[in-house]
Amino acid sequence: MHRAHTAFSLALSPMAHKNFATWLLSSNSSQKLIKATAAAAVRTYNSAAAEPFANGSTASYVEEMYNAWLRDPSSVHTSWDAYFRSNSYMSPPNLAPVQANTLPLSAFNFGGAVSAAPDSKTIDDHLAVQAIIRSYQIRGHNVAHLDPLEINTPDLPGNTSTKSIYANFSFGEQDMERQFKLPSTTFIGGDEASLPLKEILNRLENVYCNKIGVEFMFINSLEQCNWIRKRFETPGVLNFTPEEKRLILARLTRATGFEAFLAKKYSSEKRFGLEGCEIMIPALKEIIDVSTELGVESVIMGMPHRGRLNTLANVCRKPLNQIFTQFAGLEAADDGSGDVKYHLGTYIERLNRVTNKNIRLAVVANPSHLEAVDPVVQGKTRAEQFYRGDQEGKKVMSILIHGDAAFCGQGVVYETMHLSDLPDYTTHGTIHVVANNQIGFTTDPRFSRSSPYCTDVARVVNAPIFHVNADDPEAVMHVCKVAAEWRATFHKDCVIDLVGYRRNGHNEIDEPMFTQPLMYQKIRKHKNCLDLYADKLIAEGTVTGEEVKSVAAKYENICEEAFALAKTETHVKYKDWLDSPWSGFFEGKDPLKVAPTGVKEETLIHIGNRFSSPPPNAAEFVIHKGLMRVLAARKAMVDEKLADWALGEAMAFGSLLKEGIHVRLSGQDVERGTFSHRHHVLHHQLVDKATYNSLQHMYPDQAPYSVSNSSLSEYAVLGFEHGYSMTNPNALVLWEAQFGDFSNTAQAIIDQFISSGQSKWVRQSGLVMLLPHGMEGMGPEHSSCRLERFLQMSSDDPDYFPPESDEFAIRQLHDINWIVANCTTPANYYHILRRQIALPFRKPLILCTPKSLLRHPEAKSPFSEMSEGSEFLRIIPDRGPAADNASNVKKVVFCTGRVYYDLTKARTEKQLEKDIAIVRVEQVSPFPFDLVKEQANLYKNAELVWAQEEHKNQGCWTYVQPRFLTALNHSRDISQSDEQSTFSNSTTTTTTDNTNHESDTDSDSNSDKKSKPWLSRMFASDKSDTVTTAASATGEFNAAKHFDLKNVRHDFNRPAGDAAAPGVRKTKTGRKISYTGRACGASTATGSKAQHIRELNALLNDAIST
Ligand SMILES: Cc1ncc(C[n+]2csc(CCOP(=O)(O)OP(=O)(O)O)c2C)c(N)n1
Ligand SMILES: [Mg+2]
Repeated sequence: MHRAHTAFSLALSPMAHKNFATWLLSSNSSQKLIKATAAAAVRTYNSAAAEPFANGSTASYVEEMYNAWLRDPSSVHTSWDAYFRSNSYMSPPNLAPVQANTLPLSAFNFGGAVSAAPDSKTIDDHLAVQAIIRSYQIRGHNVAHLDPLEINTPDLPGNTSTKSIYANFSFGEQDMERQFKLPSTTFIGGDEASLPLKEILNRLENVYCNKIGVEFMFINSLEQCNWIRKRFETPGVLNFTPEEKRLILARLTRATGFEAFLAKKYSSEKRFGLEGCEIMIPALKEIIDVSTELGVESVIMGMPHRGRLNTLANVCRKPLNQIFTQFAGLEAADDGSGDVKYHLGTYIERLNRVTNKNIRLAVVANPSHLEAVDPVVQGKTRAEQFYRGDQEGKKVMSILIHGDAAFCGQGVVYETMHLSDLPDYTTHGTIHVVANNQIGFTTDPRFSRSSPYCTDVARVVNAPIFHVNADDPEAVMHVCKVAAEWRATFHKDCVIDLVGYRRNGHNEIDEPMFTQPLMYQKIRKHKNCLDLYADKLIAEGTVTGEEVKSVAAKYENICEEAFALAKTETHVKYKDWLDSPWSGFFEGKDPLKVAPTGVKEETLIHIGNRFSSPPPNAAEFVIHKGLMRVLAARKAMVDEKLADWALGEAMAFGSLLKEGIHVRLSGQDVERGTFSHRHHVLHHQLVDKATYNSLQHMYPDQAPYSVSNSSLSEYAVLGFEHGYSMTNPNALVLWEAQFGDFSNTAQAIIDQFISSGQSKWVRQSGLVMLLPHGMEGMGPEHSSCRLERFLQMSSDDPDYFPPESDEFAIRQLHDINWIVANCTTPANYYHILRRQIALPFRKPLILCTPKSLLRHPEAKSPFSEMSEGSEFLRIIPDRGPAADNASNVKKVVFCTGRVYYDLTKARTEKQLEKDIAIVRVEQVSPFPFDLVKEQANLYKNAELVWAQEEHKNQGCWTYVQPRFLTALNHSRDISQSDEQSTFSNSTTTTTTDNTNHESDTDSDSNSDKKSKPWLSRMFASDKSDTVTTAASATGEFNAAKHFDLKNVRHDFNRPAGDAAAPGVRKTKTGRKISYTGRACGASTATGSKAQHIRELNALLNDAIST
């Protein structure tokens, strides 16, 4: 809606309801020259103002003229006649066919005068009428009655209400009965080819300036513009049958009744009710009804807090008792930290009673971070379309629901919109519904956006925007029907802007009068939509007052019954709220068994040969000479049974594809690879779009491989791939950052979904994030993926050494929130990718990838490290002279990633191979306590050092240091109290701790103290309490309850129950690890190459010395 951008101009006067007739009488009726452009631009940002000549709207005008001229040259003004005769005009290729009901002007008897050619005034008047029609189509929405509160006067400078539509036209009252031929760009005539001016204006006023405001004339396609015009202008489109009206009323009754019931039963609970925009529920139902009728079988929705519970109850038909149970504050019956009730997702399959067709509905769980779920929903939708072979989006669709403030404020909306038409990211049209309550928390639109509408972002993708007054249910239903048909016809996005209000505060216990006193005075006096609609239907005789009451009472009974049922529940179950169930994936699986990741050597050779070959039987496919050299080098490596990084990756992908695992790699410039090493797509040098992707042609029956250069967005694309990975566990989905540094623009996806999604929503994902990382003198922004941040979010306990056994590694993986690794060899890269699929569960993998190592002569792996019997190495021990003579080794340098190669080089140069061992930690998290201990024990007499190229406050140091100490001592000393790390960065359940912790310093703590929750013990007055450690209780994931882990200790990575760990520890023994590397720093790297080299040399000198 249009709000002034100044604080003092909030207009609360009712919108001026001037219709054309009144305006005309009061305006200057002198005949003016009519301009081709209908009305003055209303705002500089108005599309019409910025319209280039011959865009959708102007072009249609010229085209109209051209049509008329073709039929009868004398029917247009002489200047147009001269223009068209000059052959300068070319009709657009998508020129709409001339309508059957159009006739040449000469067929009309204008003003009673019988003449062969009309006079120029008649022509000009016709042109004026055409211009008026076009003006309504372009600007009608500016003056439509969209705001139920009528507080949003379009305070456009000197240009209010209807004036903006026909400011430059002057017909007198005497012209009102004149008959005008209708152009082909309007459908207001129905079957009539001409209408009196008065009727033309009335119809236009009704279509464009009533309760619906259609914004569409910026769309470049004439076909699409005409399609929309037809849907709104055709007479009678807003006529509803009594049955349809009763259905709307019933749905509105449920939507309203649900909020009222919650308000009654849980008056002090936050629920982010929909009051003021209840029509959203019937609106969603209408979209789904029409879409199912048109073939859609599955709808995936993303939405924020507002009206979410109502949507689950009345759109998805989630059992009401499950929803009510969420209000009861019950303990969870299953594991996970859970989430607040208005964030949880759901998945339901049910019969749509209106269409009598089965439909699947999913609402994707989302975090508080507004709009962050948008790309996730798109990715999930895309994946579902992919697995169903729904290439045009006819069976699966997405609906995104937005708040008005978030829709215009959050950049990810724009980023997501820009995926909408990209070949590898499109979901073939999303219907966006904005629950526009004209406020965001306490901020009104004057202060939250610079655009006239909150929906303007959609214009960038040519999505039509249907603004509609949320107090007019029939107008809303019509708009929804058109939106669903639009999507089914053009498979493009569109937006429904439901303009309502918010009856209460931001949440139900918030006081809105503090900040919006005038608005809320209005709201208090405003009848709700249900009452308004019921009054209307009663008045017109469609229903009786009794019927209205009985529908409401019936629904209240349903709620009461569910309420009683909910009371009998003792626990909430997170699995009831799963949005992406993976049926069959977990069943019958040994949760502690990883399938082998090595493959037959012949498979490696086959993949290698294919990967290093041009297209078979395509001699004419011209490949760039440089790439011929790349392919030849690959072939030579294959012949030597060696793999570099790109080949190792291709081996992983190719072998998974062979096994039927779909692989999808997406990110900026991933097809070639930012560092020009991958080259998965070969481009014919002479033919546009002729490409060859050898990984798609490895085996005849392989799974599909897709590699896609993405839009230049991290937030949306990473979210998209996360959503894609949620859909089916049998796929390897990878997102690569251009450089790891840029991944932080997607931080909300990383924090809110990837690291904590399983814990909050029992949802797993095996997404791989490939993050080029390494200090190579490329300055502060091409160096670090901020490994420390990922590690800081890892949920394994630094002070707890889990019990050693053969299953150590898999148990650790099972219980952690994600895996963080930094591999140094192509073979390990290959194995860790394959392990993602070999695991009997799914975990996100955060993988630092190299830059210079891509071409490093030593960073190559023999096939023997990838073939059968080989596996991923969590740690790569020293394999040189030092290992052979371990007890004499003076120093062990532990490191991770590319710095290993610098360290070994320095060691060779200094001839310290016998004195210094270098051990690579390839899987940093979960921390390989067992193997670190083993290595430390091997070099009994050696000093232990952690060397890293990142600054001391960055990289791995802060993560590995406490874990090294735990590994080295394999026991803990309790020194002081500390809360242990939680499973994720989100805990919402209040936990109690009944653990019995061992404590060196608190040996006399009694069991009573020990059974207190950790918080109360932390802050207890009794001093002895403050040194007792405690574990916040469960918070652990149990494989989404898909398999029974009877013998698996709950959360292997953290102490549980009587094996509780202490907080900060002191080491008992003298063995410790020290740090070598850069000092703490604010930036990730220096911008000076010389300084970089100095720092690196200092690090190497320090690390490689005895
Ligand atoms: C990214 C983000 N920033 C801030 C918030 C805090 N916040 C929660 S609701 C809200 C207002 C949302 O307004 P709107 O989008 O219009 O939705 P409404 O609540 O009015 O339905 C804000 C700022 C948030 N949840 N997410
Ligand atoms: Mg709002």
